[in-house]
Amino acid sequence: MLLERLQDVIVAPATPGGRSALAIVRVSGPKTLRMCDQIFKGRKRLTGARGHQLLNGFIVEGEEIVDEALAAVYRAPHSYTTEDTVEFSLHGNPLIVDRVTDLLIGIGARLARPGEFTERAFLHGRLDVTQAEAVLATIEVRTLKGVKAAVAQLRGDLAKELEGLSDRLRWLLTILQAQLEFPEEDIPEESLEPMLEELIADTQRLERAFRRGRSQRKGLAVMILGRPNVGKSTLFNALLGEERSIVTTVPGTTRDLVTGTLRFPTGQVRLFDGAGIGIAESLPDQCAVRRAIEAANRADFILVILDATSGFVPADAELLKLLRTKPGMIVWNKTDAVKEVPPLENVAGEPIGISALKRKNLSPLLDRLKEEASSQGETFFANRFQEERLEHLAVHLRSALDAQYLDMRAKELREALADVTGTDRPALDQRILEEIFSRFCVGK
Ligand SMILES: Nc1nc2c(ncn2[C@@H]2O[C@H](COP(=O)(O)OP(=O)(O)O)[C@@H](O)[C@H]2O)c(=O)[nH]1
Ligand SMILES: [Mg+2]
Repeated sequence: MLLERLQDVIVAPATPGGRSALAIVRVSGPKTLRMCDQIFKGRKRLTGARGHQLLNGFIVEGEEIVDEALAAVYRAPHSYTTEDTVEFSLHGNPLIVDRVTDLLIGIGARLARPGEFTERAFLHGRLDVTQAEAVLATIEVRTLKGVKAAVAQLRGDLAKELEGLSDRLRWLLTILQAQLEFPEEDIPEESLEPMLEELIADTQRLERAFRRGRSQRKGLAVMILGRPNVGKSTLFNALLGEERSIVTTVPGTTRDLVTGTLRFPTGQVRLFDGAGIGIAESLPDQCAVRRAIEAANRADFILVILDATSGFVPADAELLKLLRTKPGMIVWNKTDAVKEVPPLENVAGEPIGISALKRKNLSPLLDRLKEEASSQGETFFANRFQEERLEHLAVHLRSALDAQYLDMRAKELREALADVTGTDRPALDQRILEEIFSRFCVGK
C-alpha cells in the first residue's frame, strides 16, 4: 500500500495561500518530467533538462498562457524526495497557483497529503525520522536558537546521539553475554554498573533536550495551580496584561482551561489557568479539577500559588509534591493583605511574595518565566512516539541496573536497545507514519 502510493505523481503548493511576489508549486514522482512537459512550454523540454537546471517558459492550457514561470528541474536521486521533481515558480496569485495545481491533477497527478514530500524522502531512505522531525521543527520553531537546533538535527546530530546510545548498549550486552557464557573467566561484574549509570544520565539529558524542543516549538507550557480563590485568575490576567480569565470572590469560578501567550524576544510562554484544586462537590467541578490536574501533568513548568491571607494549609502540600518531578516556582499571593509573608519550611527554592491584584513584585516572576522560555542548552525535536520510546528506555535501563540476575539484566538491555532503535527508525507502521507526517503542512 505504502510503496504502491510511491508510483503516484504528487503536486502541491509549497508557499502559503495569499498574494505574494512569487509562489511555488511542487511536483514529484516517477513521471513528473513528462507530465510537466504537457503544461510547460520553454526553449527546451523538461525531459531533456539536466538536474538542477532552471528553465524559463510559460504554463499553458492548450493554446492559452496561464502564467510565465520558471521551472527548476531536479533529477532522481538528487532532489528532496529523491524522485524526479519540478518546482514551478509562479506569480504569487492564489488563482494562478490553484489553476496550475488543477492542471496537473487533470492530467493524472494527485494532490499531496500534508508532509507527503518529506514522507517520500523518508521512505526512500534520504531522511531518518529524527531528520524528518527536524524539517518540521525548522518551519515551526519560534526562536532563533530553536532554528539553530533544528538545523543541527537536520544534519543528523540527534541520529548520532541515538547511534552512540545503541552502540554502547550493544557493547554492554556483549560483556554481559560473555559473563553469562563464561562465568569462570571472572569478568568483573561491577564494571557494568558505571556504564549503565552513564547511559541513564545520557537518557535523562536527551529527555531534557526533547522537553526544550517542545517548548521551543509551542512555547513553554506554564500551568498556574492552586486551591480555589487563591488568585490564580487574577495573576493570569495580570501577567497577560488583559482581563481574560473571570475573577470573582466565589470559589470555583474558573472551570474551563483558559490559555494565553506571553511573548519574549527570546521565546514564548503559553500560560494556562484552570479550576482550583480542592474539594469538588458537583460533577462539573470534579471534571474541571481533573482537567486542571491533567494540564499540570502536561505542563513544562508549574506556578504553585499559595494564599498569604490563609497561610499554608494541608491541601497545599499535595500541590507542592508536583514540584518534585517538574520545574516550577512557589508564589505567595495576596501579600498586600498581610503584614508578613507566612513561613514555609522544608521546600526547595525560595518562594516569592506577590500581589496579583495590585500587580506588585511580578517582575521576578516574569524574569523567571522568560529565562525558562529561552531554553538555554541542548535542544532536540521529537514526536510523541520518540518521546514515549525514550521514556521506556529510561525504565528499562533502571530495571537493568536494579536487576538481581545477569539474565534479567540482559533481557532489560535488549528491550532498551529495541527502544533506541525504535526512536531512530520506527517500523514502517502506516499509522505511526501518518501521525508523524500529517503534522506537516501541505507541500512540505
Ligand atoms: N488582597 C488581594 N486579593 C486578591 C489578590 N489576588 C486575587 N485576589 C482576590 O481573590 C479572589 C479570588 O481571585 P481569583 O483570581 O478568582 O482566584 P482563583 O479562584 O484562584 O482564580 C478575588 O476576589 C480577587 O480579587 C491579591 O493579590 N490580593
Ligand atoms: Mg480562577
